[in-house]
Amino acid sequence: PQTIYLSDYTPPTYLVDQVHLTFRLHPEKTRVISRIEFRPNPASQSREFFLHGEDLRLISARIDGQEVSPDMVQGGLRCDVPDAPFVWEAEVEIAPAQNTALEGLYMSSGMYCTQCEAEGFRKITYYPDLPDVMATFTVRIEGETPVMLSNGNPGATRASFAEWHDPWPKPAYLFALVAGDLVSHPGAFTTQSGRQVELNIWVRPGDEGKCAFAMEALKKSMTWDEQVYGREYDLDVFNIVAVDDFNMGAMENKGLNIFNSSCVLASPETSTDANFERIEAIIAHEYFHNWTGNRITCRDWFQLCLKEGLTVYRDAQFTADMRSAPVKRISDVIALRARQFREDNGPLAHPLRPESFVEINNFYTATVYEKGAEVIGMLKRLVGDAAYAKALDLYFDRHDGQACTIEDWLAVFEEVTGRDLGQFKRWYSQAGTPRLRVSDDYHDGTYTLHFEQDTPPTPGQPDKAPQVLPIAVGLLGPNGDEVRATTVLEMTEAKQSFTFDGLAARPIPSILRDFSAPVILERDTDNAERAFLLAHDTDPFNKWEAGRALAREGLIAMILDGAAPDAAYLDAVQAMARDDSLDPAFRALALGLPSQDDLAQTLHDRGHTPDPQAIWEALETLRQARAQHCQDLAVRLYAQYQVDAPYRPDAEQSGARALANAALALITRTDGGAQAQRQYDAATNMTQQLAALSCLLQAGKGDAATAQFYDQWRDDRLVIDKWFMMQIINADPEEAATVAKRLTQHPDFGMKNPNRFRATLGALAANPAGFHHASGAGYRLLADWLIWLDPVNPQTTARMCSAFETWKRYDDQRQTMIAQELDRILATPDLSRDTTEMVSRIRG
Ligand code: BAL
Ligand code: ZN
Repeated sequence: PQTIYLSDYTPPTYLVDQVHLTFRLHPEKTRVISRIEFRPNPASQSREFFLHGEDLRLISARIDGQEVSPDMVQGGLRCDVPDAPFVWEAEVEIAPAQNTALEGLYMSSGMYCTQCEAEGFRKITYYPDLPDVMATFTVRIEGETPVMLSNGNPGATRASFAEWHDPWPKPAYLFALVAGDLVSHPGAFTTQSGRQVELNIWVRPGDEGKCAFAMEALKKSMTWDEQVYGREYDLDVFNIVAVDDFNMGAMENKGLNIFNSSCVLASPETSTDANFERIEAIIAHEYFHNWTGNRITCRDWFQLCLKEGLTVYRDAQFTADMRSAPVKRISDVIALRARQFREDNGPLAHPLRPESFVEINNFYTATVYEKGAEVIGMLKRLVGDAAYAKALDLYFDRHDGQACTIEDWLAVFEEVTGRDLGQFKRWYSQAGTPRLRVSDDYHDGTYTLHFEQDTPPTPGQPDKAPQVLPIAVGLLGPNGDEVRATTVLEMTEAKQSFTFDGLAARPIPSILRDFSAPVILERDTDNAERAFLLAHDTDPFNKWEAGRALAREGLIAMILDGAAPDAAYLDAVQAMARDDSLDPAFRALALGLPSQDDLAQTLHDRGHTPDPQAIWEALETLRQARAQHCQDLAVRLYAQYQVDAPYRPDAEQSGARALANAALALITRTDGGAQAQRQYDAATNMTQQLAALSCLLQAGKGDAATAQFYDQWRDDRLVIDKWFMMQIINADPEEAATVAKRLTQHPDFGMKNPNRFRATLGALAANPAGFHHASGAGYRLLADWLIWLDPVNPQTTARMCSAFETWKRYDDQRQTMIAQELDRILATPDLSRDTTEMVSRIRG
């Protein structure tokens, strides 16, 4: 497969002013008739005319009305064209019903839908399918289906056709079409300048009752973007459609967002509090793309983090404003470490702006999204809130309607602040998670923090230069009072020291408050200091972090030295959980333990070979010890945090439920599951029902509830995804691969639906001790299914290969078994470009 390089970027040879598309819908033989107005691009030296096209049957092509016979070449066609504006017309035939890859125009549960980002439009018609070719689109859809939607504002509509016009120039990746038997949950919004916007959430009949929450989230997002970023919606209609078969979470097509149904449909009975929060965030994310992504898009796909990092940052701000900012920050850092640090520390590490790719779909990664957002957070911290707001205003003013680069983005900050962001830009070019080592000394009232930064080698990048690190620090006195409020130290050198004068006693430092930079902090400290910070730190993130570090160090000692559960941790966590002045959601998070994967990475970083079984056993032992230590408290918390009021998925109620369910997990370890069974039987919402099921499965008492759950929810595909996942994720390591294999034989398992595939095989990978079981059964099962899925859906297959990305951490036997599976996948005839690239990178 061909590698594409950032350094090879050239401007498009021809630009497009207007596109007219007519679709004659048919499952096997859809006709797409295009009329495209091209003109030579003055910024391009070349006059070569190439249109992308894949899996298309060309029926006819004309230039300025004259029939032409283009050269059909790999990936598209070439044609001689005038060195002046001209009109291209083509008719092609495609087969949506055969499109299982879910890219381009495909069918899902009888409806037509599209996914064009990144390069799906070329499966719809011949076109310069590049993000910096922006044009206005007029679309006519001819078909029998009751609802036919495309981007922009509606035009003429009859029973047999619908017309749409999108006045905003856009790249083809934002094109969308949906047609099917759909019903709408309607809404309305008036923008700050008085534009009346019709809102719709379109779903399959029967799902209308699950749209109200997403609709409210949409309205809140529209208001928030006006209030916080001054960004107003710009069309008369905003449509969202729920689709069952979808490779990603959702897609920000202009005026016609398409959502994985799991990311939009919600009801208290079928969705957990976490589902509700995620839906709110994704609705916001896709809506915010209207400005950060659609009005201002990317020049090329290497700039993907320009829109994704910024939009993730914006949706995180939104969630922090709607709910609890500290809880959102802690949850985001847990996810960042679990997904992005893992990626950054393995063979798939890549810079925020990659320099090459084979298949761009493989770069919709935690690095581009989550690290991309962290980098924006650092920039804001460095320049301050006021300068950030000014820079964003300038960015929107200057670049509206353009396809931009990271340089354009940084330039507005340089202009507004007068700063040179040359060194900061390394965050975009250097892969890997910096290690930040810190030591300190104290003499005569002066306290000094000494920092050293160093980023380990990553593929293709053996040496790293120092990066700009905003390090937020506060100091506490020995009595727990804060003696220095948070200040941001700006580290730019490989080694740098910062002094604080006038201190009456040696302070206790709280470093990297609010997780001010995405680094791994290394500090030789002791449990007494960690317990002190857990008790006294005024920064909620570092308070949580102290508890997390206490747990982690205790677990490492248990794994490596066979130590008993750490009494300091048990006492400190009990004191924290008992403190009713703390937010219940915070306490629930602080009762969480480091994940198996976190511990494996920590052990690996410290020069040990992680044993997945030993990690799992240590966690089990600690959970058991903690349950006994906190027995009375757990009963008290469980009773105290029951919610009697009617269900609301807001921060307050979901925080209470989270703490009650954390208490239930403790209780289950001492009562054998009796309370969990009572909760399961009496549950009135999915948050309670699923938490109880999880407890019962972990206690080995889940058989009856599992059977009952299936009978209750067999007709609800999203709930049945949970049913598949819960059984595998909670399986004993000895059983996990067997349970997963059995479930792949269940009549409701189907690999063509990405949600179901992820709920089953993704759940196996999310049970590390089971997946990495010494038998290798987990590796074999996953590889078998990836090989079967690849010809059906390369994108989902390739993404799931990342289950193997940590393989170099493990012992020789496991490495040998994984290498065999990776080689087996690579040896599969006609393996997709997507999977070939991923497995080759992982294999190294
Ligand atoms: N642009 C792909 C889906 C998303 O990030 O919103
Ligand atoms: Zn996005």
